[in-house]
Amino acid sequence: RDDKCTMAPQSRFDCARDRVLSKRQCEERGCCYAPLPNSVGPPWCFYPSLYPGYKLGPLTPSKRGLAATLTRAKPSYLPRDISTLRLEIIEETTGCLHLILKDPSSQRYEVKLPADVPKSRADNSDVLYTTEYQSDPFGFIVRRKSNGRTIINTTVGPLLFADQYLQLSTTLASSLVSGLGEHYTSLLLDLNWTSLTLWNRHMAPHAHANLYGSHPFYIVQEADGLAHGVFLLNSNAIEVTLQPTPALTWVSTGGILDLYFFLGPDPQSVIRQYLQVIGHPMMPPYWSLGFHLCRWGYTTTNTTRKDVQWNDLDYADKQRIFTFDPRRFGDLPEMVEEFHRRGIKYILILDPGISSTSPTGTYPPFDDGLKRDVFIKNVTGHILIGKVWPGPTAFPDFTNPETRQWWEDCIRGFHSKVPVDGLWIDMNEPANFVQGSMEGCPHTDLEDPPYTPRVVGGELNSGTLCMSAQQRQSTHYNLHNMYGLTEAYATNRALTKVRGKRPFVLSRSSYSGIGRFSGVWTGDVRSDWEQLRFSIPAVLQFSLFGVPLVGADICGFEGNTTEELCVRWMQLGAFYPFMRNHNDNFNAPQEPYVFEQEAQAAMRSALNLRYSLLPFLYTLFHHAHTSADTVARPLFMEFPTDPNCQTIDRQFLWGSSLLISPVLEQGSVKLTAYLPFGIWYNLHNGQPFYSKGQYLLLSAPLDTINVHVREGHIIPQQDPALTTTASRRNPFFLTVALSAGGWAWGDLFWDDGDSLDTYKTQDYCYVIFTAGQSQVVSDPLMLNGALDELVLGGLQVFGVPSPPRYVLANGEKVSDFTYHSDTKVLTVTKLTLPMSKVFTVQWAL
Ligand code: MIG
Repeated sequence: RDDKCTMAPQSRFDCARDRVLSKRQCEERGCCYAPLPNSVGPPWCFYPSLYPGYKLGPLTPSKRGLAATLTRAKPSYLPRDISTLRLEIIEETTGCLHLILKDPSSQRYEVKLPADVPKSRADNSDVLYTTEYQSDPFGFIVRRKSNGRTIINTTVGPLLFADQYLQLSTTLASSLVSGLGEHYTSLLLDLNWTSLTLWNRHMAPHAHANLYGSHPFYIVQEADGLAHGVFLLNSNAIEVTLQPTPALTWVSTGGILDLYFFLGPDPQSVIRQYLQVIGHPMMPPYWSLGFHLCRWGYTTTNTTRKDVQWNDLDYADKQRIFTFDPRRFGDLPEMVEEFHRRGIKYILILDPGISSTSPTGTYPPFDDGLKRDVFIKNVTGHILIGKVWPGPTAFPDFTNPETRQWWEDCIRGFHSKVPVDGLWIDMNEPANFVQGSMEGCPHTDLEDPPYTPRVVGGELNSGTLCMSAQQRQSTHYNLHNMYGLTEAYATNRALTKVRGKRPFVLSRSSYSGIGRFSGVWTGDVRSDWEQLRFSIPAVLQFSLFGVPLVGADICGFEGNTTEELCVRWMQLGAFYPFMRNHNDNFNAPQEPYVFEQEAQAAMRSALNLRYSLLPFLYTLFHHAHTSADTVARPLFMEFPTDPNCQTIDRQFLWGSSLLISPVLEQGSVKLTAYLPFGIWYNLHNGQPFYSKGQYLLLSAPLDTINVHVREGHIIPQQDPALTTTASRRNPFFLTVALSAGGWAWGDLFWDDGDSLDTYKTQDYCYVIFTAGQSQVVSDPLMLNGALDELVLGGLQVFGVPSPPRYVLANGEKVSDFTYHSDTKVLTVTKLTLPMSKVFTVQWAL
C-alpha cells in the first residue's frame, strides 16, 4: 500500500476534488494522504497507482472499430455510481479517433448539435494513431503512429462515471496547451495547478472566471512542430484541472464521455479535423467585414443618425424586444431606409427574455409564445419567470422546433417594419438578474449536485435559470451551455428565411459549433491597456474554436477610454476579423469623430488600411468556410517548427501572409516584434527585413500600426471608400511580395457578397495570381458574374532588385510607374485591366 503512494508530488492526481477530506476520510476512499507545506499545488489526498476501477471485458470488432464492456466490482465513492459502461472506439478518419463511454442500461443525455453537421466522406486508411488498453483498472493510451509519442494516457488516474460526476485524467504530450475557452487567459494555458470551468456566464472578462462561452477543446503543440487536439463533446458544467506533470483532468457533471482525438499532424490540420466534427464556419456577408459603430446610450434616432449602424436596447419600448419606442424611435423605419439609401447597414440587439407582464393582447411575442408553448418551464410545468431588462421575463426554448418557427415569425413581423440587416443576440447565457427564477428553485440534486465546479456565484443557477428547468431536449442542467448556440441557430435560420440573403448574427454566448451560424464578440471588456492586450489571445482562441468572425469591443466597453488607448485599439481592431467600436451606457463617447484631429487621422488611416484589405479578408473567410482555415491566426499555426512562435500572442497573422504587430502599451512609440525566418516587407512602404527568425525593434508612432507582408505572397486589395458598398466597386490593386527567388502567389474569392450559398451554387469568381520571372499573371479559374466591370487599377511589387526599363500591361507599354531604389518597390498605377480577363503585367530589368 505504501509504495503505491510514493510518487513525486507533481504526479499526484487529486482524490479529493469534490470535497475537502481529512486523513481518515481520504484513506476510507482508498487514497493516499501526504500533506505538503503548501495547500496550493499538489494535492494532499491522491490516488495510489492502480486505484481500483473498471475492468475491461473482451474487445470485439464493430463496424468501424472496437467495442467492449467495462465493469467495476465495487462502486466508487460517488453517489449513483454506474458500474457497467459500454466502450466504443471508432476510427472516424485518418486523423480522427473517436471514443465513447456511456451507460448501456439507460439513455443518458447526449449533446446534439443543431442542424446536422454535414459529413464529408470518411477515409480511415493509414490512420495516424495507435491505441492500447490497460484492462484492470481500465485505461487507454493513444499514440502517434509515426513516432510513437504518447498523446493520451489515462492510466495515470482513475476513470469515474457516476450520474452527476464523470472524471478522466490523462498525461499531456507537452506543456504547450491552448483552448478550453472561454476564459481571460494568454494563448497558452497556465498548467501550474490551475483549473478552468466551462459554464456559460454573463460576466465581464477577468481572470479565473467562467465567461460567456464553452468550448471543451484543446490543442497541444508537440515538440517538433506536430500538434494534436482533443474535444469532449459534452455540454454539462465542466471543470478542467491542469497540472505541470504535464497532465489534465476532465470533470463533467453529466452526460456521457464522448471524446475525439485529432492527430493533425500539423496545427492547422488539427483545427480542420475538429471542424469536421462541429461544422465549418458560415460565410459572412461582405458588408459585415466593414467597420461597425455602436453604443448603449444612443437614446433617439436623432443621435443614432450621426453615422451609426447599430442600436442597443435603447430602441425598444420598455426594453421589450420586437417593439420600438414610439417617442424616441418613432421614425426608426425611416432611419433604416435612409441608411440603406446611403449604403449603410443596420443591426440591433435582441435579448432572449420575453416580457411576461404586459397586459394581455398588447405584446404579441409573449401572447403567441404562450399559445405555441415555446417557453422554458420550471419543474412543476409552469413557465419559468426570471428577470432581465424589461422586468419579469419568460425564456424561449430554442431546442424546440416550434420555438424556432415562432422566433422566425417574430423576426418577420418586426422586419416588415424595421428592415434590419442583421441581429445581435445578447444576454444569451442566458443571463437572469434573479437566481434561478422569481420563485427560486426547488432543492434537488440538479440545483445542488454532489459536486459543483468552481463557478462565479458558487452555484450553477447563479445568474441564470434553475437547473431543473425543462426544455424540449432535456433539463436546463444539461442544456445550459447550449442556450446561445441554439438561439444563434434559430436566429440565423430566421434571418435567412425572412431576408433571403446571407444572414449576419453576432452572439455573446457560445458553444462548440456556433461558428456555423454566428460571429462572437468577447463581451464587456474594460477600457484599459491590459484588456487591449488580452483581446488578442481572446480572438485567437475563437479562431481555434471555428469562430473566425470575432472581435472585442474597440476602445473598451466598461469605463471611459482615453484618446491614446482608443487610437491603439482602433489600430488593432482594424485587424479583428469582426471590427466594432462599442461602448457602455453613460460612458464618455468614443466614436472616432469625437477625438482631436491627430487621433482622428490615425484612426482614419487604420480604417482605410482595413478597407483596402477587405478583398483579401473576404477571401480568407471563404477558405475558412470551405476548408476550415483560420483567419486571424496564431503564429504557431503557420510556423509550427519555429520554437519562438510557440508562445507569441501579442502578434498574429491574417491567413499566412500578413503579420500584425500592434502597440499594446501606453506611451509606447516602438515595439519589439518577432519576424519568423524569411523576408518580411513593411506593408506601408515595402521596406524589406531579411529575418533569421529574430526579434526586431519597430518604430510605431501614434499614427502607425506595423503590418508586414510575407515573401512569396500576393494580397488582393481595393481602393478604400466610406462604405463597403462603395469600396467594393473601386479598382483593385495587388501587393506583390516577391520571394528571394522572385516568386509570389495569391488568390481572390469574389461574389455579390450577400446571396446565400454562392459557393454551392457556383455564383462566384475565383482568381489566382502568380508572380515570377518579372511578371504578374492572373488566372481566373471561375468567373460567374460578380467581377464584371471591375478593373485592376495598379499594383505594387516589393523586392524588385533593380529599376525596370519599361513596364508592359497585357503587352502594351505603360507610362505610369515608379521605382524606389532604396526600398526596391515598383509601383504601377492608372491601369484599367478587366478583372474578369486574364491579365499580365511585366517589367523588364
Ligand atoms: O447587462 O444591452 O455585453 O454589449 O451593450 C448589460 C446592454 C447588457 C451587455 C452586452 C453589452 C450591451 C449591454 N448588455
